[in-house]
Amino acid sequence: MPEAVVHVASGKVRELFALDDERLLLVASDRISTFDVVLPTEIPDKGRVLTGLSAWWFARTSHICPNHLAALREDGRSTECRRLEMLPIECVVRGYLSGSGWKDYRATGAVCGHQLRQGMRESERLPEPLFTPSTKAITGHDENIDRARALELVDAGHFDTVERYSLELYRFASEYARERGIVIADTKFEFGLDDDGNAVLADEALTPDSSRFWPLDVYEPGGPQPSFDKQFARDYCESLGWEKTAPGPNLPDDIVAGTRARYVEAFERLTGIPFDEYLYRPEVVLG
Ligand code: PZK
Repeated sequence: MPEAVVHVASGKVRELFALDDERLLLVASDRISTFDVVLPTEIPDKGRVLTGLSAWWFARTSHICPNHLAALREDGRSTECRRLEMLPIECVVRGYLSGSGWKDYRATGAVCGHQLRQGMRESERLPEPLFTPSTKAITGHDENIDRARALELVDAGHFDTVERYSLELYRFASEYARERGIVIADTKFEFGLDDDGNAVLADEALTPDSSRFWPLDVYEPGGPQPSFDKQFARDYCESLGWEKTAPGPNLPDDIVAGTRARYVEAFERLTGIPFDEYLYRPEVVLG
């Protein structure tokens, strides 16, 4: 008899279960968050889009670093993964000046200690991608940390390895995506250690929930960029004059349909695989 599946953790839009001592099950729901609040309305198949996309990137980046993916389940939203000892840092890579990086730059002329030239505009491409690690602060919001602080949390050898992996993954993925009309402005990776002490890419990777995806066709530095996936939902929420505190508003059918279509479009543009094919046979993303 198989053992009972034990719930381990809940993220805002995902759940984590233990299958056994070596394996976890990562399940992506169809929940969506905007302005850091989970909305009461779900986006059908969003969890499948993110799961499929992440698995597809894992398969296509295994020449850069090992990853935790062990199997993709038939439901298309669940990933069986190797259980790791997670490192307590978030490996953020920024290719463009946005979000907290832009705020940092305007205040100090630098982004997480990386000095930049004067006169850069919001959303401008950086001369080279920056590794800007952070930790989960007690407040729930991430706190940027420098190398010295990171080395209090992670062994130097592992730190150098995940920095190298992160920058290489970002370079590979952002070049690939740009050719398909999607700017990956920045992204967050999480790594863990296997039994042999090797750093392994975990969590979900290079999805619109772990990254900023911008549509290339309207990309124009000098201000904030629309989100490839969430812009309809954000615009709708803002049009209501919502205070951006829980509970968020319900989304009407046309906003749900438009948002779903953008997630599916991101999947199809990047993978080149019709999303219907993924629904029919999720393993198609594994190549
Ligand atoms: C792990 N999280 C974050 C993700 C949640 C929480 N391969 C792994 N081995 C051990 N631990 C984790 C992973 C992965 N991935 C990831 N917490 C632990 C997280 C999704 C939902 F509730």
